[in-house]
Formats: sequence, C-alpha cells, structure tokens
Amino acid sequence: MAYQNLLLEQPEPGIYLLTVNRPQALNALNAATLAELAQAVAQVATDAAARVLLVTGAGDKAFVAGADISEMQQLTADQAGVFSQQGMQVMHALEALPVPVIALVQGYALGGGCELAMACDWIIAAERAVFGQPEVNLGIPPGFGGTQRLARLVGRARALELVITARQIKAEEALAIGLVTQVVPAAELRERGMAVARTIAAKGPVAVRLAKQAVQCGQDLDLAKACAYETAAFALAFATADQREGMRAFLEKRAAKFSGR
Ligand code: DAK
Repeated sequence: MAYQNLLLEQPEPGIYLLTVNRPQALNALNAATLAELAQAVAQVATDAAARVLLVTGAGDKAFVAGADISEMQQLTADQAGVFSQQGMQVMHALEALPVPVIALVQGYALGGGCELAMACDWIIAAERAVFGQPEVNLGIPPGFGGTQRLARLVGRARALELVITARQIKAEEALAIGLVTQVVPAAELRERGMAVARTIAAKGPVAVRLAKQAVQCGQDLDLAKACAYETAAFALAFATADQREGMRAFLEKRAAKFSGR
C-alpha cells in the first residue's frame, strides 16, 4: 500500500519499520497522517508473518513534534473531540498489535509524538532525544492519552510535573525515570532497533504474543486476577507446536525453529 505521509517497509522478513515521513513539519501528526497510521497498523495486524514493528520519524531532528498545530488551530470543540478520538484509536490499535512495537526516538518527541512513543511497548532513544507534553503552552491538555500513559510509565507525581509545567526532558532523564529503556548514539539507533527486532523475531511468536498480552492485561487487574490470566496464557502455550519445538530443541541442543502455531 502506498502512503503519502508514512513509509512502511520490511527491511527483513517479519520485521516492519514504520516511519512518520513529514520532515518539513517535524513529522507532526495531521488528520491525514493519523488516518494513514491507522491503515498501516491494520496492515501489520493482518500479516500473520509479522514479528515486530519498529516506529520512527524521518530525519534526525524529530521523532514526531506533536499533533499538527496549524491544522488544530481552527478546530471547534466537536471537531477536536473527533480528532482526539482518531488519535486515541491509533494509539489503542498500536498497543493492541499482537507483535511487540518499539519506538526509535531521535530528536523531538513532543505532545502527540511523546504519546505515540508511549503507545509503543517500549522506547529506545538516541542521545539527543527530547521528550515532553507541551500542550498547556498551547492552552490545551494532552489529547492522545498522554495524561494516562505517562502516569502509568513514570508515576503520578512525575507525570503531573511534566504535563503541568510542560518541562521537556532529555534522553538521560527519560532513562532515569523509566520513560525509555535505553539510550544509544544517534548513529546506532536504527541498527540497535534492528538488533532487538531480530532477537524478538527468533523467539516463539505465540509465546511473545501471550507474554505481551499478559503484561498489558495484567496491569489493569488486581494481582490475583492478573496471575490467573498468566496461568491461562501459560496453559494455552502447551497447546502449541511452538512449545513442543522450543523444548525439544533445548533438549536436542539446537536452535528452535518456531512456526508460530
Ligand atoms: N505542528 C505543525 N508544525 C510544526 C509542529 C507541530 N507540532 N512542530 C514543528 N512544526 C513545523 C514548524 O512550524 C516549522 O515549519 P515552517 O515554519 O518551516 O513551515 C517546521 O516544523 C520546523 O519547526 P521549527 O522551525 O519550529 O524548528 P525549531 O528547531 O526552531 O524548533 C521545536 C523545534 C520542536 C522546538 C518547535 O518546532 C516546537 O516547539 N514545535 C511544537 C511542539 C509542540 O508544541 N508540540 C505539541 C503539539 S500539541 C487533542 C488532540 C491531540 C493533542 C491535543 C489535543 N484534542 C483534539 C483534544 C495533541 C497536541 C499536541 O501534540
């Protein structure tokens, strides 16, 4: 499928690389880009051979510098509601992908850009990455899930401080508060993402999917219910060819060849 504002590539089998491609506007998310993001996520979701999705921004200046302010400026309250829902649906769809989704952030990840990165399963940042929720500078609160995902990732007080003061933080601080999982030199960002993607692609796809779902669903349950969910996922894995192959390969001292069934 051809996109105007995105690039969706498969650099290696099973590994998708999605690039928000509006560098002239620092990859800001307008309605057209959000619509294409929804299509691209659906394309990955329907590919049974997909193993991992990397999400990044074009150029070295920004991952995504937020929702498109020039487009948002004229919105009525009703239109803003529709725009917010459109963004929320994209974030939910990304989160719901059965495969792991990793954000590769270089430069600015602000507002909707920080929200897009947080909707991914984890974030790898380049040394010069900058994160923030500057919406209050524009007279609006975050609208694509930022108040909720940031608080879940870094805790309530830190999220409140960042959202309410609009303070922007560099990669090192983002690492210290748990917003990103690793910081790498900018020149190595893509290769580091590909290396992690290859690692994931070699694992049992069903196990990866079940593990992702268990962590995600368990977060909103109490511990007993969350552990019961994990038990169900664990048991389900024993009905798969991947479980038999994974254990047989270990005992035969060879690499497993998973089929994803
Ligand atoms: N939207 C549109 N264009 C943008 C943009 C953005 N978010 N960010 C940058 N650009 C454009 C600039 O206008 C400029 O365009 P030209 O003038 O060249 O045509 C070009 O990108 C380069 O930007 P700068 O010239 O400003 O570059 P600098 O290096 O000087 O500064 C910067 C980089 C990232 C610090 C600066 O561009 C900046 O502050 N950008 C805005 C960052 C920001 O405030 N982001 C948050 C946007 S608000 C909601 C739904 C969603 C949201 C809220 C509510 N509902 C409907 C309820 C989400 C909101 C946001 O994300």
